[in-house]
Amino acid sequence: MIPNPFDQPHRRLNALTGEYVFVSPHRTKRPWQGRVEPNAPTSRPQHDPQCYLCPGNVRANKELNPNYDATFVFTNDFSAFLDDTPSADVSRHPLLRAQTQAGTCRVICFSPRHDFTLALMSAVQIRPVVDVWADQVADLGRKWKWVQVFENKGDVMGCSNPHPHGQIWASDFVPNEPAKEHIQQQKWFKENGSPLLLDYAQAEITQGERIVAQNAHWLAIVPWWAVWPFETLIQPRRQVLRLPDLNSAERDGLADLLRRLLARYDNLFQTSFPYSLGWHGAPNDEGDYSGWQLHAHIYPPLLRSATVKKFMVGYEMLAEAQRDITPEQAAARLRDLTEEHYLHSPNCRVTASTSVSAPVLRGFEDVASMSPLHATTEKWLRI
Ligand code: H2U
Ligand code: ZN
Repeated sequence: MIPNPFDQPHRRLNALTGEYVFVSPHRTKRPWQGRVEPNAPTSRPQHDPQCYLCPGNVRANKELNPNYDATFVFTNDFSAFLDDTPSADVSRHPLLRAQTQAGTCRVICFSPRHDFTLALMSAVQIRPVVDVWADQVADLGRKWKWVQVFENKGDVMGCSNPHPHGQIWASDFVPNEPAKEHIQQQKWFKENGSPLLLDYAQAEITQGERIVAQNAHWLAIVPWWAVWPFETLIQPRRQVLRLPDLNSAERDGLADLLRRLLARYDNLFQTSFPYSLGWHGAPNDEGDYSGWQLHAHIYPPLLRSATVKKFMVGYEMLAEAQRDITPEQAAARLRDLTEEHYLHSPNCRVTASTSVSAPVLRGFEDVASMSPLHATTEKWLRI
């Protein structure tokens, strides 16, 4: 008999995409002498005259940003999609197939403060970001089938500007990643009569060990199938198809959960944690999306310090995704951290500009300190 099957190399199925990830827990003990990158400085001015996203500044196309006081949305001056692209099959051969695709891209500033990040903002300050995400999906969803809301954070993720901001790319087709999720969710719903991600959430609540943060409306989990070392999946507790369907309490709850989860990320290596965060909700047409559940993925590249990141190379590029530290270990590490941001801690010597007074959202004071779980590892391993 194998004493703990999850100490052994194994493959886990990503139920949401139908793909596998190979887990090699024993490799975490190996010596490592890889690249160490310089840590980015944490102190920035509240307003940067050179920043193209700060209020009152001029962008690359000479347009002037308004003096916004919460969020600000504009059409991306260098959009990847273009609204007026005519629809055409531009295939050259059965093996050289292509279609033109119309779409539109927008940029969302999360705050007028150049020195903020979502992790440094309070739930009260994050709530307008949740509202603008929902409003943008409602607005663009009237015209476009797929509205991809995302944030690239940090130089290592290719983010061009530290000013807190995200992007939206809207198009008429469902891209590869959500297309896989659509197939898996509809299949599960057909076979089981309930949404895949709600059944998954129930299994995670029962087992407990991969939940990182939770409140009355939301769960943040290092998923069973996580590929990135500290990847998380965020989802509402009830079935919600799209961001605009979230009610006011759920939007407050999301702001609360994001603040707490992102503070844990920053506290992990005492750095402004880089990641790509993005929302997946049901497509915006009349199709059958009964199996869908709104969720966000956070994909952070860091592995073992502020400067050591995981590379998706070699086996990952040529065979399949692989990880060393298990999702359970990653979740435990994130859970062990405080939800007070290290830059807000009284013991932290920081400049005034990064020290933020954070109003607390009413109703979440208690759930914010809710003990996330009970350790059931041993029990379920024996099942
Ligand atoms: P990233 O930091 O994730 O690259 O997003 C910034 C976006 O802002 C990027 O897509 C756009 C870039 O095209 N941008 C403008 O629309 N106007 C500007 O003046 C500079 C950058
Ligand atoms: Zn700025």
